[in-house]
Amino acid sequence: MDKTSKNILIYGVPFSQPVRAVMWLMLIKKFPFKLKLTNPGSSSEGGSRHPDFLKKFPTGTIPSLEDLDTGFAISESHAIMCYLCNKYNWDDLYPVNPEKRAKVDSYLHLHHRNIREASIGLVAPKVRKDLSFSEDFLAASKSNIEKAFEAIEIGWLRDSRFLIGDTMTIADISAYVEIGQLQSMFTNVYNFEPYPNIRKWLKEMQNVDYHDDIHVALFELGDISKEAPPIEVIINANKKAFKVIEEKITDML
Ligand SMILES: N[C@@H](CCC(=O)N[C@@H](CS)C(=O)NCC(=O)O)C(=O)O
Repeated sequence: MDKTSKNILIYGVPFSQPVRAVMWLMLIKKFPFKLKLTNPGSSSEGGSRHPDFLKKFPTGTIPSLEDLDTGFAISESHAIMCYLCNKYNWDDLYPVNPEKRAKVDSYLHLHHRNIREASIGLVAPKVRKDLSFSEDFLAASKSNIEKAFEAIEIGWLRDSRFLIGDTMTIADISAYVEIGQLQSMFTNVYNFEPYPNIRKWLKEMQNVDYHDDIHVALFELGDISKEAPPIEVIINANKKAFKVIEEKITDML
């Protein structure tokens, strides 16, 4: 472990999918970090739209990373994951072979207006009662999700255990925090029956180190397919997950 790793601060909440992706990568690599609970979209103190946060991170989103030694600051989960892999030579999860790396990058670019729609179209309408989504928006979002799942089923996962070959990469981590959250063990808002390759891959990903720890917020939230959870349940889910992640980091030190 690199000594500087103790001074990497991640801003976010465990309920956020892209925040989970970054933290999962760091736990898998046994890379201690500090975590500052930051409410997405809030302009109050401790929120991602507070002027102090925006000064460092102009897009106002979580996850964001700050290196407390150098002041280096960056937002966007994929940029953060690639940066960490580059800086600490985590080549197993972000292969140096140009073709393999290009495939990982290809998934990471695809993700944003496709797989990421899983959160926007299927989960956010249940858990973000402060936001309103039109029927047209939700229909377009669901159609994007179906197309993306189809591509994963018959393309990316047709002949391999993971998205890019037979070993896991950061593409799988990023994809799983979105797709995995929909499973019946978590929010239960999607039926994966038509997608046998995706189901096989979901099982593989459930066996990855720290899977259960990084998903505590979702275990706490439970099935939301019938009813939207009250806000207190979400707040408590984040708090409990935060505690578990802090414990895991302490165990590493
Ligand atoms: N493309 C970004 C998406 C980040 C994102 O959507 N974060 C949400 C929380 S899950 C957020 O910060 N929303 C607050 C806002 O946009 O005001 C990434 O991968 O980091």
